[in-house]
Amino acid sequence: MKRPVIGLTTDYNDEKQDRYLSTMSYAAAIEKAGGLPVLLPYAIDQTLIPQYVDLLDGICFSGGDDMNPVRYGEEWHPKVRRMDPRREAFEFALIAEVEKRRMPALGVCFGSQLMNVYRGGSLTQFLPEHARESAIEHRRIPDQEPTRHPVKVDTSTQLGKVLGASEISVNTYHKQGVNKLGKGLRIVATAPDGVIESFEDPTLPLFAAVQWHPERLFEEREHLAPFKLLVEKSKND
Ligand SMILES: [Mn+2]
Repeated sequence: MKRPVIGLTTDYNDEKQDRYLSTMSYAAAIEKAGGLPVLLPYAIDQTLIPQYVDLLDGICFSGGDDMNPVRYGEEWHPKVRRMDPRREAFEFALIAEVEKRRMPALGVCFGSQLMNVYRGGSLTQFLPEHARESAIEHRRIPDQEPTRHPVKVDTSTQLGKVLGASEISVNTYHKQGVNKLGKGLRIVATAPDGVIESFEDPTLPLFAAVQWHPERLFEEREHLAPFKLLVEKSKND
């Protein structure tokens, strides 16, 4: 049987700005989950997007730097890392086409922020300055082992069900997170300090997002699970 074709958005290389970049673990996770990963270059004419989407059965919106907060009515926080505006514009145009077609979609890190803001939500731009009870560190601290923290999972949700437990351990590499949740989205998982780490739109075949990086942990069953769900939903009957 032919594998579902899963589009994967690409990032850019900070040092060599004429090159695309894609962390290999995304493609590896999609392959292990039973999909056929295909990288999507972003510096293209947006009128070509429908033709790209024609090629795909599902899509993974990958991680990256920070979007322009003007999209949710704020000015740049000094600690942000600005995303290449061409990538940002491409991803917003792409998600509109994907959603219109009800194509299965999984957002990872920046991809989750994209999904939330696309739906009219907003972001906390710099969590370390965001007052909240029992705040924990969500960033990767240089020269330390990658941080992990638990999340509470709502196992009655579509994604929560495949994550398979009411609490799982996730990695954490983010300084931004959901502030206001976008329209039609339902919380799937929350960190101990209340930061929303995962959500979905229950009315679409799959429109789900995680703030952590499951692709870097896909040898662990619960972290391969989001990719398996994406591939499963992308199978055309
Ligand atoms: Mn986190």
